[in-house]
Amino acid sequence: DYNEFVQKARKTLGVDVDSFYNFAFAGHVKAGKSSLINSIRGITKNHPDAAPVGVTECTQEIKFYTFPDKKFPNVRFYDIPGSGTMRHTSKNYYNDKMLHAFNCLIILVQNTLCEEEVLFAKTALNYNQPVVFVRSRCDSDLDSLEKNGEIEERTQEMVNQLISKLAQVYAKEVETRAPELKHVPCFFVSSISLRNLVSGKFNSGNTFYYQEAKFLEYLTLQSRHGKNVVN
Ligand SMILES: Nc1nc2c(ncn2[C@@H]2O[C@H](COP(=O)(O)OP(=O)(O)OP(=O)(O)O)[C@@H](O)[C@H]2O)c(=O)[nH]1
Ligand SMILES: [Mg+2]
Repeated sequence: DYNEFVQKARKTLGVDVDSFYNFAFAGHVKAGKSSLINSIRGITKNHPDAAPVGVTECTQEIKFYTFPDKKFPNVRFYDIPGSGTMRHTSKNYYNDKMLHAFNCLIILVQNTLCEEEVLFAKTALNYNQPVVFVRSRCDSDLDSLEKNGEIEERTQEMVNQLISKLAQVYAKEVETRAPELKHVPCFFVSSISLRNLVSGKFNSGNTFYYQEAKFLEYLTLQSRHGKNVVN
């Protein structure tokens, strides 16, 4: 039975839903899951308690992180190994990683919404689990566009236009290919911008902002739904 199945996963992974609101950051290998967790916590990968980040397959074990400054003491961020590798194949990823154990599933997506992330989201909806897509590394997209000569001078205005274009393409793709996911939000972010935002360095250098503020707002609202979360 469904409840028993979820309870069992929570017990196995030690996920405590009575005292904490638990977000799982899952998705394709190298999509930027661990970096995003570090940024939300306002720290860099060099912090002693940071989630490990790297260019090769990196996160191997499910591990949770909290806010270093105890700002939201009842929220836990679970870092999940990336999917689509030989060790963590995408086929049974949702069940293998027991993603149904968590209060909310954050799926990091690749450049294009792919088969695997659509499958994870559909599974989450079947479990009535809140789910969102996050496309991180937007700053890298801009770097590529600039290197290819597709864009010239970067401005926040131009970034806003790019994001609305990306959001339109995404919405159309979902509408035609996976209409059951049309209510699943998708946030376009950069871990670098998000960390600047969290640490109050809003106007730092040539940092541009995508949908980091919207995403943070989502996390706050979502965690408040957890009955025992007192922020
Ligand atoms: N420019 C840029 N680089 C990023 C961003 N997010 C992650 N990266 C880089 O992308 C690489 C992978 O980041 P991770 O955070 O380790 O990705 P992951 O999804 O946790 O990877 P696995 O645990 O191996 O699945 C690292 O070299 C990061 O520095 C981002 O928003 N912008
Ligand atoms: Mg990782």
